[in-house]
Amino acid sequence: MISNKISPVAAYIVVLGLVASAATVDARGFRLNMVPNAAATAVSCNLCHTSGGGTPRNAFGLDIQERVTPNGQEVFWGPELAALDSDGDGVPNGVELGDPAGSWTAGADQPGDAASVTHPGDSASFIETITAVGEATWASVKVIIRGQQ
Ligand SMILES: [Ca+2]
Repeated sequence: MISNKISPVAAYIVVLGLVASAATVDARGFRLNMVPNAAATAVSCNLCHTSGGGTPRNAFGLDIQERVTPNGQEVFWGPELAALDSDGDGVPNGVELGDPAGSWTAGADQPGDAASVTHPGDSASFIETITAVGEATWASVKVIIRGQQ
């Protein structure tokens, strides 16, 4: 006869499995401390993942993955990763994270202005720079030059 009840041993094994899988998901959270201004991005695990720890990596996460071993403690932040534009938004990772030169080291004070930090793995996250004078401004300039009202 098969019982509908779960034995205490089976329940224990299930609980152990859940704890182990949760530990695996959180296992690489330490890498947030290895990226400048990671807290200022306010995205936590999604700094490197698409939808939380354990989900596929975003473009920035893939570039980090190329520089570390699984669960490895290698230092990956530096001039090379800072110079890359992982998400292809035209802004290098180092500029997005407030450390353009990639000279920040883990444990040091956070570099740059936290309010200017953007997500290096999200192409929709960047601070627009002024690259052209808007039409309204040009109209004002023409009025001044031509003396028109
Ligand atoms: Ca970028």
